[in-house]
Amino acid sequence: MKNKILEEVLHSKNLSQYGIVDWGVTTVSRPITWKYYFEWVNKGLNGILKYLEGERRDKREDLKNYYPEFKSAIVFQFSYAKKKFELDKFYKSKKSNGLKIASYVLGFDGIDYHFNLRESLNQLGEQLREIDPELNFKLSLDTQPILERDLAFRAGLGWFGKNSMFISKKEGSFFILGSLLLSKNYSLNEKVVETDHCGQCTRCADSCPTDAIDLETRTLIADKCISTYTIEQFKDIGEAPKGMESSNGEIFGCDICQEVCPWNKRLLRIGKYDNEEVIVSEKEAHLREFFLERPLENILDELKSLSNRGFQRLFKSTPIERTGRIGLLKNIRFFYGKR
Ligand code: B12
Ligand code: SF4
Ligand code: SF4
Repeated sequence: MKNKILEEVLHSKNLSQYGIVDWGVTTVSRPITWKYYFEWVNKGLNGILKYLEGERRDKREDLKNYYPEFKSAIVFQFSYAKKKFELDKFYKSKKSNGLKIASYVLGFDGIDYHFNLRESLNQLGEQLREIDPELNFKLSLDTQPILERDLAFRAGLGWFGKNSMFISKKEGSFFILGSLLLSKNYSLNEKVVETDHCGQCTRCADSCPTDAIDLETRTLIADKCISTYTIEQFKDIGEAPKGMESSNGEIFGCDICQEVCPWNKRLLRIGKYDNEEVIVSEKEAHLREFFLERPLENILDELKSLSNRGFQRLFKSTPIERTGRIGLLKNIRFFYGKR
C-alpha cells in the first residue's frame, strides 16, 4: 500500500515544481563501473582533484560505505536546459562581451545548486516520511563520496556519453543529478538499464579545445579540462590547459562538449523550450551584468579593487564563490588581450 502512495507522490505534478524532469529507482548499492573509476584514479587522471583519491576513492566502491542503512535510491534529474538555450541566444546578441559562464551556474537562479537542490531533496524526503514515518534517508548531491553518474545508470535514466556526461534520450545532458538514499526498499517500478546511444559519433571529442576527452576510456584527463582549471584551480598558479585560447571565452566551467552533442541539439530542434517564459532572478542578473555584459577591463579593475572578503560578500551563495576572487581574476586575465 505504502509503495502505491509513494509512487503517486513521485508521479504527481509535485516534481516539476522542483525542476525535476525524470527520476528512477535502484536497489543496487555497488557501482557497475567501479573498475573504470578505480583505474582512472590510479592512472592519476584526476590530476589536481585530490579529493577523488585515497579513502574517498575507496568509499565509492559501495554506497553502504557511506550509508550503511541503504536499501534503495531514488535518483532525480534537475534540468537547466531551458536556461542553456536562453543563454545561447544571449551570447549571440550584442549585449554579450564574449565571455561565458557554464549554464548550470545561472540555471538555478544564480544560486549554488548545492543549496537550493539540497532543500528540494530534503522536502521530497520529508514528504515520503509523512507517508512512512519509519523511513530514514540521506542525500547525494555532488559532494558525497558516491559515483553519481553510475547511480543514475543503475536507475535506468541514461548512459555514459563519450564526453563522460550522463545522457538521457529524453533530456540530453544539461541536468544535475541528485538522489535520496533510502533506508527502505518500496519495490517501486525500476527502469531497464539503458544501452549506449553514442554510436559512431565523436563530435564532443572533436570539439574539445584542449583535447581533454579520452575516447577509448570515455573519461576526461582532468587537468586538461577547462572546467577543472576555471572552477577548481583557485590560485593563480600553473598553466592554463593547452588549447584554451581557442575556446569560446569560458571563464567558469565549460559546456562545449555538451553544446555539440546531438542529444542536446535535438531538444532545441524539437522546440521544447520555444514558448517558455524567460525568468531572470536578481542573483542571476547580477552575475550576468558583472561578468557577461561589461568590457573585460572593467571587470578586471573591479575584481582587483575588491578584497577577498568583499568578493565573498558580493557573490555569496552563488557557484562562483567557490573559486574566489583570485581564481576568477586568473580566468579573466587569460582572455584579456586575446579577443
Ligand atoms: C570530479 C567531477 C568533475 C571533474 C571531472 C569530471 C569527469 N568527467 O570526470 C571536473 C571538474 C572536470 C568536472 C566537470 C564538469 N562537471 Co562534474 N563532477 C565531478 C564529480 C564530483 C565526480 C566525477 C567523477 O568521479 N569523475 C571520475 C570519472 C572516472 O567518473 P564519472 O565521471 O562518474 O564517470 C563514470 C563513467 O565515465 C564510467 N566509465 C568510465 N569509463 C567507462 C568506459 C565504458 C565503456 C563505460 C560504459 C563507462 C565508463 O565510469 C565512471 C565512474 O562511474 C561528480 C559528482 C559525483 N559525486 O559523481 C560531478 C558531476 C559529474 N559533474 C557534473 C557537471 C554538471 C559538470 C560540468 C558539466 C560542469 C561545467 N559545465 O563545467 C563539467 C562537465 C565536464 C565533463 N565533460 O564531464 C554533473 C554531471 C551531470 C551529468 N549529466 O552527467 C555531476 C554528476 C554532478 C551532479 N550531481 O550533477 N566535474
Ligand atoms: S568540459 Fe570543455 S574542456 Fe572539458 S572535456 Fe568538455 S569541452 Fe573539453
Ligand atoms: S557528442 Fe556524440 S559521442 Fe559525444 S556524447 Fe554526444 S552522442 Fe556521444
